[in-house]
Amino acid sequence: MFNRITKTLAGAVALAALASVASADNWRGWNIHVDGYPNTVAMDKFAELLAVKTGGEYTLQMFHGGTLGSQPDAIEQVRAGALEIGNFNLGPIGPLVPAANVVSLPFIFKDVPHMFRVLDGEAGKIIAAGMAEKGIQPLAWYDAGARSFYNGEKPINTPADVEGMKVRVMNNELFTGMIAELGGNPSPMAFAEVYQALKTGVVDGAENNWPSYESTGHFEVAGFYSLSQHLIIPECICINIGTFNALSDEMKTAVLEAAQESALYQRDLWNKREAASRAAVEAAGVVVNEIADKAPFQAAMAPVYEAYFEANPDLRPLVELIQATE
Ligand code: GTR
Repeated sequence: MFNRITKTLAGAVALAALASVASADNWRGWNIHVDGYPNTVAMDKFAELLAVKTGGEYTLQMFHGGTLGSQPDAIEQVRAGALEIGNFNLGPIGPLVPAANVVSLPFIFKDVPHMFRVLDGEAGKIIAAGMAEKGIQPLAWYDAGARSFYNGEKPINTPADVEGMKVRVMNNELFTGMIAELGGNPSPMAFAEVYQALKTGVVDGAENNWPSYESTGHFEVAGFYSLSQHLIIPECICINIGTFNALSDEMKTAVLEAAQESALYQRDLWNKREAASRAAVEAAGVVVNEIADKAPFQAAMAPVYEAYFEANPDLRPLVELIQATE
């Protein structure tokens, strides 16, 4: 008797579970960052908002810390629909999407507010359309601050200080070009490998924003941070285009709203974390170097822009549009 009831109950539970799998769409999401990082917290918030705003019809399970692979691999997985969602930096998306690569041109943005004004305008639409064409629909933009150089030996004040230095960059010809034009040796490498590479001297330096410099522990093995601020690259909450296009209009609105709210939350967390990360590494003994004159770094980037125009002659107006945006 007892056995029969247990069996019936177990069957009912299994049926209910099946029904919930069938009625809900359970998405899987990729993020590279550790617990507590602004993007990690804000992606969890996105998952929470998604469930609420879609009335539980869509849910998202986030995989943080890069556990589902490197960023270039995850971008491919979202394109292929093996994953539905990713929090991506546009740097590694650039090689796939020439229009989205404009944001990875060194010194293209004046500052972070300028970057957001550009993304909110016509240029943002062109960039998003280029991404959608390659299978990745951006839903909202996250802040990733400005990236600066760091290394273990000395402060960097002029391009001559980069000469001969092995510098890790993200996978993108614009970044290898950037280091080469400064006289250094570019070394493209996955984010997860950079700590060991710095520690063992495989590279002499790298470049990133304050929160990543701090959260990865790179500051422990590369104690000079020089404020070059050569790259200001946005990040996205991105979705597989097929997944997005299959949504009803009502669900599209709900998903977009959840992403926008998550992005506003992320930007607020970002501002606080930038200050906190800087304070933490300074307290740990990092030498922060203000570069008095950044003009020589900017001037050295002319060939990087030329190579970009040569490969994408049709994208010159997009660059000019960004430069003309107040
Ligand atoms: C971080 C960014 C990551 C990743 C990383 C890197 O600032 O948030 O998505 O691009 O930099 O340097 O690989």
